[in-house]
Amino acid sequence: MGFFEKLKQGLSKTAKTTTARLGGLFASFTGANEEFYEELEETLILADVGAAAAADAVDALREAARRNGYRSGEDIKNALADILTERISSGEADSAAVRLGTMPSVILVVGVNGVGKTTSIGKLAAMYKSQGKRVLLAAGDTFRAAAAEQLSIWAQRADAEIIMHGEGADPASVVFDGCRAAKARGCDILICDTAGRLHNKSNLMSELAKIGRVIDRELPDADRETLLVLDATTGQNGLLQAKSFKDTAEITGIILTKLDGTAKGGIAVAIASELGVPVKLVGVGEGIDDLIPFDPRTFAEALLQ
Ligand SMILES: Nc1nc2c(ncn2[C@@H]2O[C@H](COP(=O)(O)OP(=O)(O)O)[C@@H](O)[C@H]2O)c(=O)[nH]1
Ligand SMILES: [Mg+2]
Repeated sequence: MGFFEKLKQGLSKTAKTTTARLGGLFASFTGANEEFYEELEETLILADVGAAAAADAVDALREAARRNGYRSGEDIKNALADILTERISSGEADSAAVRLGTMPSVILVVGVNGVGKTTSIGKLAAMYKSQGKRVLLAAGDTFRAAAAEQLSIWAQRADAEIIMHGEGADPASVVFDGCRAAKARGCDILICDTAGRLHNKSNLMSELAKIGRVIDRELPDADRETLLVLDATTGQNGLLQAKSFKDTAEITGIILTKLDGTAKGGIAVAIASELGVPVKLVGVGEGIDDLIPFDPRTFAEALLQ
């Protein structure tokens, strides 16, 4: 299955509500009228696009329609796809790419409990292995006993290597060993798992900062991505989480998981346009192949399919 098909399937819950409603709305379009724009804005908000982003997109659409005199539903749909694509793309070209130019390069995966960090790491490992890369995982979630075990099962599935210490070990020392091993073994990519919860939030943030300093010291020249994992089913709450992580960690991209579990796939638009951090990957299921690179145009088209 191609990425577009997978994404469409992943967005099928969104499609059943939002897209069905949009389809009827576009079909009824015969020319600009205020009622059409109001209903469109409301539908986008229901899909979790976010009030500000929805109002902004509809304003841009109204303006484009005035300029170009759209008469058909197809015209207005294409114009909306263009506008959403632009809103989702956060500025620079190719911003959705995961940058892994050096050997090794590092991906640090952060986010609150249960959002899908460990699962996404397993999927990422499989993706890079299938591209012929040597992948090492560092089990930096030492807070829960089961966490390293879960990661090691994914390592087996993906045929990746893993560094793990015991429960309660210092996460920064796991990452330290990961950095050393990645260099010594000639790995292409080191992917570090982290805990989503410690005894309190400031503990977690200072832990992440400490891990960051270890990587700075051990692999100063390595390309590094710090990917924040957000669960699409938590909607606007995810945006709040993102804001608090952004304050401490230098987040370079978002992995948006569980798009298959929500009718509110529009949250990707809200995240990209409100945070100014690019969505880089999306999770559309629990299987090893259910992580796909994010492409703004494809996403906008799948949302309006
Ligand atoms: N449906 C669905 N479930 C997912 C996705 N990503 C993760 N999950 C599930 O979310 C749950 C928590 O995932 P986990 O990786 O343990 O989260 P962590 O605490 O952030 O490491 C697990 O049951 C995963 O199977 C996704 O894209 N779609
Ligand atoms: Mg985990």
